[in-house]
Amino acid sequence: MARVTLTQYLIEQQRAGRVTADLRLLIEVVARAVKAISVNVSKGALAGVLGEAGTDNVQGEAQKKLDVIANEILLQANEWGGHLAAMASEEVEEVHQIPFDYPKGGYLLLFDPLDGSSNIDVNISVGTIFSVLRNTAAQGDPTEASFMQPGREQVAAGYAVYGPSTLFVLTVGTGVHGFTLDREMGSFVYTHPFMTIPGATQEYAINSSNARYWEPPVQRYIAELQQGVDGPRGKNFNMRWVASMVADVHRVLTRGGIFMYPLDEKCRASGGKLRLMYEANPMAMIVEQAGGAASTGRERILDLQPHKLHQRVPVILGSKEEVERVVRYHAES
Ligand code: P6P
Repeated sequence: MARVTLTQYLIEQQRAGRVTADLRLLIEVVARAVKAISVNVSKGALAGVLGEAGTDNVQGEAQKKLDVIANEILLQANEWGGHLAAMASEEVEEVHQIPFDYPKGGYLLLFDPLDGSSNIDVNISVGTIFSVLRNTAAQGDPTEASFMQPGREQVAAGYAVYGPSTLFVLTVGTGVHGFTLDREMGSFVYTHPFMTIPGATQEYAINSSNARYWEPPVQRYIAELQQGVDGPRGKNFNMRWVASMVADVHRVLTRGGIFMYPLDEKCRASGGKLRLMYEANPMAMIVEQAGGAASTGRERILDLQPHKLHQRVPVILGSKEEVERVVRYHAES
């Protein structure tokens, strides 16, 4: 079969009127930045990029050297193209404006440059997550308020997972499509057309060490899974937890499952663990485009009205039947 590359896929989407030239450029530039991040991640100890950077990010979390490197790669790759009005990153407190000597475009790019970076030093998969919105600022530099759009407004979302292979998974609203990095050619090859999440599953992902903090509906749901064939579900379930959202969500996208980082007594004060704008929203768009569902347990994630760039939310996403069950349990409790 002739190998279709990401570039050819995007040109065909543009020809079909599904993406603009600027959005195509934006996605190509992000994919190129992902290649550079992949090179750095795969060098590991050989390139002196492991370990702490000695700084903290806006979340007050110690930054890994690769967090800083990945952030710089994405900012610098996207500044000069003329497709963006501004950017926002998990690693940066404020909106990142386009330098004055570059032209601006109509899109806002948000990203988590290296998700799951605590796994870097133990050589477990990490990833990059990105989200694209239209700029709503009438004139002048976009502000934080320009980014405060519900996830349903996203025009594109995607992630890269730096695993045994580097995969780039993308949706522009016409299904979810995966591309595998061919390191010899340096191009992303279209390997996973129309990725879909099976409605039913026997696999769940949650950090069980938080069990004593969970709310009753989550306690009930997980207990039933653990009762297996002897319980109300009538079948056995398996559990996986990579502690890298991209890796866990990619597994759910590939073979089904439910991924949960619910509200619990430990993270209630901060609204949740995962970030809405550049983790939950892009992953929710991807999961819905793949036939799954994404909820806080009480609301559809894509309908949430954001208030802060770095705000956190509970995340329950994956196989539709399972997410709907968890939502039902919240409604009943
Ligand atoms: P815990 C990584 O730090 C992250 O933001 C997500 O990628 C991941 O799903 C979650 O936090 C892991 O959290 O509490 O298991 O370390």
